[in-house]
Amino acid sequence: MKTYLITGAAGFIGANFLKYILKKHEDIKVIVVDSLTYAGNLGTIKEELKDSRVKFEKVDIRNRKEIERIFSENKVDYVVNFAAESHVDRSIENPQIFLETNILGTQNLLDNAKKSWTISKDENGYPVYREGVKYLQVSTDEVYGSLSKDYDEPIDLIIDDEDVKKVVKNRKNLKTYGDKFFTEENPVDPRSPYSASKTGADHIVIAYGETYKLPINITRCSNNYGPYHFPEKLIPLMIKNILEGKKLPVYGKGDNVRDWLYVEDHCKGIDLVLREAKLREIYNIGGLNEEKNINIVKLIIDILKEEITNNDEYRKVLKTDISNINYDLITYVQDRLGHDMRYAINPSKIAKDLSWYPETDFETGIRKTVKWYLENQDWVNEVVSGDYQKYYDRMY
Ligand code: NAD
Ligand code: TDX
Repeated sequence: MKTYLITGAAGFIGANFLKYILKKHEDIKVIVVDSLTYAGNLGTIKEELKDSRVKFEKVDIRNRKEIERIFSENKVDYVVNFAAESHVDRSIENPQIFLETNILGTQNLLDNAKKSWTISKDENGYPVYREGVKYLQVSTDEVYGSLSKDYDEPIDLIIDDEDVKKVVKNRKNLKTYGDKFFTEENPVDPRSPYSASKTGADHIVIAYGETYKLPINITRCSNNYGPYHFPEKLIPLMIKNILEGKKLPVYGKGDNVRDWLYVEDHCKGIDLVLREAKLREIYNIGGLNEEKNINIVKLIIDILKEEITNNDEYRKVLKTDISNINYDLITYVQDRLGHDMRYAINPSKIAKDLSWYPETDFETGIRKTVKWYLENQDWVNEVVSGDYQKYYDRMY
């Protein structure tokens, strides 16, 4: 039996990961550590918290005493650190908390995980890892900086490598806007306070791996989307605003490109890395789904309108007239400061080493996501009931 300690599991990806592993593995125990910031919501994992295999600790990852207590009370096998301040726009407003949570919180977890390790020395006196907690840091493609957009329209993404081709098989709609991709060998080059803090965290994880030979891995993924995504981020914000008949704020010209990864595909990748990857390796996890922001917004308008037209139940959640759902809602607003142009990941390493690929194509994933929001408006109302409205009024 394995015991997972998952931080940040009341947030978007962490909650999806918790749901995924509870279904996937019968014989596990899970300790959820989350301080429940504005982005954390216990309602998201209320069913999972009833599961006798799950224990919840409302604790801040920066709290040295409490994190030490949790490690001493439990025999932890795996730590997966999702807990972070995650929103780029908020990091531009207030960088401090990003450095504190994302860097110092990570170091606190590592320090405590380290205590469980049996470390012996090799013939040269260097430490050799024997057994103890395995640590996985959930990082981001944003640590690599920004790529250029070489095409104005998407072109078909061609995979040359025969081994990767075999893994990716018949995945539909592989799209790209450029010729360059981030690989694990890319130097890091963060541009925003958020990505700088995530890079700092990655460096401290690598440092503990190299210095103390600790069993760590880092995953760097592209933009996730799917159920339970907090409505300050592009996709859920647009869905929410359309349903309320509000303007859709698109930054700059709307031509920045992101690579979109369906959250469940990401969760599968994380669990594989945790259980099967070589220690101290970094893995990029990408969606092979590049798209311009403006096209995402238009696609959401089209899908929402179609779903609502075809389903009377969905129409009940609409707070405006159906004829208002059109492209006139789009409003171009001032660009994000230092707005990275394009992120694109080459996931060949994880495909080759662990036979993972992003199974969900964007058309399928975004339709599932839109329908989930239409069917889960109670969840949306619950998560925006706190400080969300103040933030929204300040931003837009
Ligand atoms: P999120 O903002 O939805 O959730 C973060 C969770 O962490 C919340 O439950 C919050 O309460 C908790 N948390 C924050 N500070 C904490 C602290 N000091 N102590 C304990 N808990 C704390 O974030 P997300 O989108 O689910 O992202 C999860 C991780 O994945 C983050 O590390 C993020 O950097 C990374 N990531 C996210 C994406 C994405 O597209 N969402 C992409 C790449 C990487
Ligand atoms: O209102 C908006 N209008 C808009 O045009 C918002 C909220 C965003 N945007 C643009 C900015 C980005 O180019 O849409 C794109 C996506 O924005 P976000 O959803 O804020 O995501 P991003 O900044 O790309 O970062 C996300 O992916 C990488 C996550 O929030 C990070 O945690 C992750 O590391």
